Amino acid sequence: MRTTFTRRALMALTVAALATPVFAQDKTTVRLSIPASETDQRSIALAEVFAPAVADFITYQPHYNGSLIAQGSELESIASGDLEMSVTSAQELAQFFPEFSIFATGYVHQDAAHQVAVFNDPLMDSFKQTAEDELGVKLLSVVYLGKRHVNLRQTKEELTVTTPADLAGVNLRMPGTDAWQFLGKALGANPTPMAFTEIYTALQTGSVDGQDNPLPTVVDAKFYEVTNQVALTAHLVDLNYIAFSKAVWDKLTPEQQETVQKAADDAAESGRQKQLAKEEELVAFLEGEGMEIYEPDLKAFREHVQQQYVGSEFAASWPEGLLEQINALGN
Ligand code: KDO
Repeated sequence: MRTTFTRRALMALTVAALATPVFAQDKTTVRLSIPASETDQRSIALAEVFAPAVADFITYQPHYNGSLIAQGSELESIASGDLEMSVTSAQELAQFFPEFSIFATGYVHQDAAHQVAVFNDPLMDSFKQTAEDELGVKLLSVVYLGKRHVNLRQTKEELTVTTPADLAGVNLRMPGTDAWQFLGKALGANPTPMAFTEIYTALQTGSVDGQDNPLPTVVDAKFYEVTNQVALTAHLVDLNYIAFSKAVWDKLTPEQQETVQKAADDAAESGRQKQLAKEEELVAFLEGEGMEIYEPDLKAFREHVQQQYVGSEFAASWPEGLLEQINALGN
């Protein structure tokens, strides 16, 4: 599973990034690359909360829709010094460090508050340290993306999703890493890897039957224009981590580091509250757009998904007792 980059190659990239000089009197340029649009709540929170709070010493340059760095390559880009900031997923981190897959597993995180409790718990310390030491990436804060649901082109009359068996043969676009694809299979579907920016056209042309994302993303990316239903599977309480270059961090003064940390936490909190509010209000909006939104048999989905992880190569990489610790931080 540790695919393209070995730990040694990453160290070399990180050392190269550290060698770039920055003059103390200059403002540091921090380029953000994000696959999401400018109107996504994460983009808004970073632009409106993070950027102004650090403006005295950081020139913030956001790049949206994966226009600077393609989705999935952001971590390598930070490691090599070609990028200073991004949002990343546990699934992407699991490509380098398989143990991160525990945070990418269906039905593990219970809600937004549970994500925060887990991220701030000492159990995360070794994960954060590994990303810092071996990738040169500081994970500053956890951002709430929302509950991911199954969003299909078929009408409910054509296909009603009650249990995972109903997704058999359904071509479901999932992001392109092993952990994401595994989750798609665990849902009972036929997962198809594809970049986020290609989903709309794929749904429009029918090259996939559906995709999974939280409701605010379904609206922001206008997937509702090219799909007919959402089965509220809530299979992943999805998160992103705010990823920041350790090389840049190390050049900041302790006061500046504190300001960056607080700005990231404040942006994450602001984005989280807005995303939670949107999740509530968007069901009505989507129904108004003619979408059918309904809850499948959640017990059947939860049990099926959890069973797929038992004995899997992912579960084998999880530190002993960690799942129990994570569960204990929830309700
Ligand atoms: C997606 O590709 O479906 C996903 O939602 C995965 C997330 O981890 C995140 O990368 C997100 O896309 C992008 O930021 C676009 O919203």
